[in-house]
Amino acid sequence: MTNLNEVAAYLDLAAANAKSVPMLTGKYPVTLEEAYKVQGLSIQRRLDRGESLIGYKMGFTSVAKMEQMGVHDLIWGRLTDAMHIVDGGFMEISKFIHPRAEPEIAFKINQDINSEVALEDLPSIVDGLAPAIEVIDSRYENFKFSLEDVVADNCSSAALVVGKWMASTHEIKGLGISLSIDDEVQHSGNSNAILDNPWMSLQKATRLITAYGDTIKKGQIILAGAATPAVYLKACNKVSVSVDGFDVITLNVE
Ligand code: OOG
Ligand code: MG
Repeated sequence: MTNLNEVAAYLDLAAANAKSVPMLTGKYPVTLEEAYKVQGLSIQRRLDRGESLIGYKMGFTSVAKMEQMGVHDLIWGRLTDAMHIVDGGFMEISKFIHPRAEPEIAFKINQDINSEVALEDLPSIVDGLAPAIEVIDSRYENFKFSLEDVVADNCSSAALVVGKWMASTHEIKGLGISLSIDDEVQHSGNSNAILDNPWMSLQKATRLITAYGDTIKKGQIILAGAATPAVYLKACNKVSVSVDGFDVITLNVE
């Protein structure tokens, strides 16, 4: 049987050294349940180094993302403070393997959540909505993976930028959303590409994360998942994400 602590160390070191590694298949076969355990163990290594958990991210919530990566199941991963970059801030590309950016919507949770929350009750557990840039950086060679691989690898989580928080009454359905590099639009779409309604992603997050046994804590962030495909980044790129009705957010690659 695969030693899950060993797999967690394998992926954590790949991230820390910014060096890609072969997929788990073959050397470290894991079931989906074990993959979530590996994710938990690898995040625990980060927490043991002093990082703190700031929230969760949903993945493969849009057809655009499922098609781009060839994985068709919803996944979730964890976000730590070390991944957070301020709006207009910089990311050092040498600390990443083959980073990609994608446009997202973020929710800020206003109370501890231990069980699934119904769709109509979600605005009452949120006190902020914002556009976000997620930087994903698979630790696997050529950014290729199976469902189990990507879950074990904390769903490729690498960095995030969150814009100005707006009230939970702010509209997030049916909005134009775009991802630009150096002021040129690379992908544009609609926020409803996220499960037909981005609130659905938060609904699934409350179900899946609490079913696993985690409590989503007051003040934590949930990323809804990308509305468009992700784009590879290069040094000196300026990434911007625009969601109608929100201020544009940017990230500089150096
Ligand atoms: C996995 C992460 C997917 C999203 O927004 O769908 C994700 C990957 O594509 O590497 O973050
Ligand atoms: Mg994402």
